[in-house]
Amino acid sequence: MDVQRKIIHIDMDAFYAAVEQRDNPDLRGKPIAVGGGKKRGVVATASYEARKFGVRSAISGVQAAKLCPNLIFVTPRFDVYHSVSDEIRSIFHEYTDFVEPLSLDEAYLDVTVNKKGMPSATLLAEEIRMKIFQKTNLTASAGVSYNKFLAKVASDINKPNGCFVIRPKDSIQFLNTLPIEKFFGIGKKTSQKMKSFGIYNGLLLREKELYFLVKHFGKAGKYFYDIARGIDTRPVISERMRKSIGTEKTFETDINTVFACITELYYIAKDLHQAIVEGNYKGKTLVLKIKYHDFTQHTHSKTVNYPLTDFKQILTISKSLLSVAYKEGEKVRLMGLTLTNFADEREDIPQLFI
Ligand code: DCP
Ligand code: MG
Repeated sequence: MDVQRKIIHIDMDAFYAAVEQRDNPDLRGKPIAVGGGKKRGVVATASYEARKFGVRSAISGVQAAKLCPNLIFVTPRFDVYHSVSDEIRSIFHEYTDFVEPLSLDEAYLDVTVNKKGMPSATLLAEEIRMKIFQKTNLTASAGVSYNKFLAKVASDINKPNGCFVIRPKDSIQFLNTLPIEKFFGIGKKTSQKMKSFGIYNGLLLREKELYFLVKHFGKAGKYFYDIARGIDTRPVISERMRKSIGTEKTFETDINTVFACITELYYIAKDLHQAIVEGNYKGKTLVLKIKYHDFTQHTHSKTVNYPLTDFKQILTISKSLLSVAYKEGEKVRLMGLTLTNFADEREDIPQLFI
């Protein structure tokens, strides 16, 4: 059965910068860069006010300050971005469990079958954007189409705070004029190479034979051949199809006592437990990871014969793993807990996604 899928890609606008402007009114309407700072490091993201000056993700702080002399540098607050990310994810799950996060601020949703029984993916995307705004005071953009590639490209078209839909009958025309560097999966280096072959847009890409693309781009050639035709059969891999779920924490300064490790482990276990509850994961193996100050890393695990869903059980096992793994005085820079060995849920996946 070949069912037309309905895929939404949601991407928050200027994510870190928007969160900072939300939480600090002094920063609103101003050019800001979140990241490593003026002297050191790179820009993680810039507010739209700063983008007008050419300040972008991944450029150096020095370069950013040159481009925009009034630029305000802001230190990232990852804990806040994580909690916003959790909030938007829980909104997604009100509509579908086929949610595949790509990063903190973006995800694919397969809404072909959705919990609200809504036939229009476009209306659904608009409802999700509205809910995100109501709950977080932040704007998101959405792309709606019949596969991941087109949905991803679409979410950029009316950014910020916009939505764009690519219907099957319009996709070829849309791709014809799409600049080659806007194709998801075609980065800076690849687009330069494409241009050296005279491929500047989707139309020119489609004119190339499969053998030519494979010869010059290897395995990716097939992907490029397909996306030029609006074809992308990759399924949305939801969190519940994952093979493990984990959470970890890198400490600002190394910790070196059993007491500190137990305290931190408590919070890590709490985070893991929350993720387990949200995703309804049923795993039987718990893995403790410890990375020491010299970056050596050890893992210890315990397998039980029932799904680990109870917080107290998780904490008890975590502590017993810690008591084997850690000796007072050792300097630890990171600790993490992962739940794995999931019960096979493949039979729950509707046929049409396979
Ligand atoms: N990020 C980063 N380093 C990069 C790119 C991004 O640290 N090189 C972080 C900061 C961003 C967040 O990830 O806020 C999301 O990345 P996006 O590419 O979605 O960029 P933004 O959300 O900031 O902007 P846009 O409105 O273009 O989506
Ligand atoms: Mg974004």
